Amino acid sequence: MKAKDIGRNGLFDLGPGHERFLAEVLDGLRKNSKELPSKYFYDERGSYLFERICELEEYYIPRIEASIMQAHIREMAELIGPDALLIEYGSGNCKKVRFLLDHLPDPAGYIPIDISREQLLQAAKELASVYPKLEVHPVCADYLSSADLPKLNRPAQRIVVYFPGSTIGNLDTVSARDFLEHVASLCGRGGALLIGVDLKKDPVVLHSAYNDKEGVTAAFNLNLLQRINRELDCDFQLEWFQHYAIYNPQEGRVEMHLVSQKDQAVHLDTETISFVRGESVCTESSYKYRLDEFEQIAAAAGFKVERAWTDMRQWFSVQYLVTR
Ligand code: AVJ
Repeated sequence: MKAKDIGRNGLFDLGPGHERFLAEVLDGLRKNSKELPSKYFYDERGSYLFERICELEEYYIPRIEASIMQAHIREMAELIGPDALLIEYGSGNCKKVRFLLDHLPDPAGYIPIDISREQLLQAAKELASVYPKLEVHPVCADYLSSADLPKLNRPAQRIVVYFPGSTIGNLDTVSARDFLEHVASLCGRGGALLIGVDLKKDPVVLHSAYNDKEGVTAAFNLNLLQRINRELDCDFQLEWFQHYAIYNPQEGRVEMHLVSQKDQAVHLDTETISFVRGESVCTESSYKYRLDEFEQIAAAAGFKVERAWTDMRQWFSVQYLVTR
């Protein structure tokens, strides 16, 4: 981290710029099986649509996760202990962490990390005003970037990474292990990870969670094309792409696609990219785990599962992992 990365508002800005965005989109669309990186869903409208997804009856994740947090918050706070530095990946609107902060004994500081620059700044500012005694240092970055993090003025007893919402599901098994390894080295000896992990369940439940009746998830998916049109000067015709989401039981993941409804082409940078009718662009994978599967990945990354809380149906889990 160099000083020039620290802008106004104290933001550590290592987030992808226009160049990176273009390169990654081109890269994905040149592939035989076309794909787009899901991390780019969250522009202003995308973040708004995701918040609406989180209020849907069908999208069980936020509700169940919150109920698990409520049921076990005392135990969680005890495990985390006083003077902890809390680092959150994918902090979004910074709403979830409040429940945790409210129950922690005198946390040393909070570092929200998110790829959405504007939302991050806004959310961090709001949070700092609600918790005036808490050091808040926002970092705009991609998850896997192994950037140094800002140093606190106050020493921390322990570094605890908070990664709720099953965002880990966006990573394939290998990337998930790499990410966890990175987190393990970041929080060091005595450090911990409090993570939300979505579990394998009836495919019918998964299907409706990603194919809601109101079509909010479809709008969220299509918004990625609109963002590419606007920010990269591309010409996707949204009405000729259809949201398609399906659970793949072999791979243990929900896949979101945008399927071309006709033979067509788009223009991006100096390239023309063609789509045949029925061709799909994969926009997101959302992996679901069994408890023992996740335990194995965690172990391979140097983490021991200290606690795994679930709801009664075992649809979702919140887990406290400690470095070994
Ligand atoms: C934020 C990655 C956890 O995969 O469930 C919700 C995103 N995509 N509906 C998920 C999402 C479609 C969500 N994560």
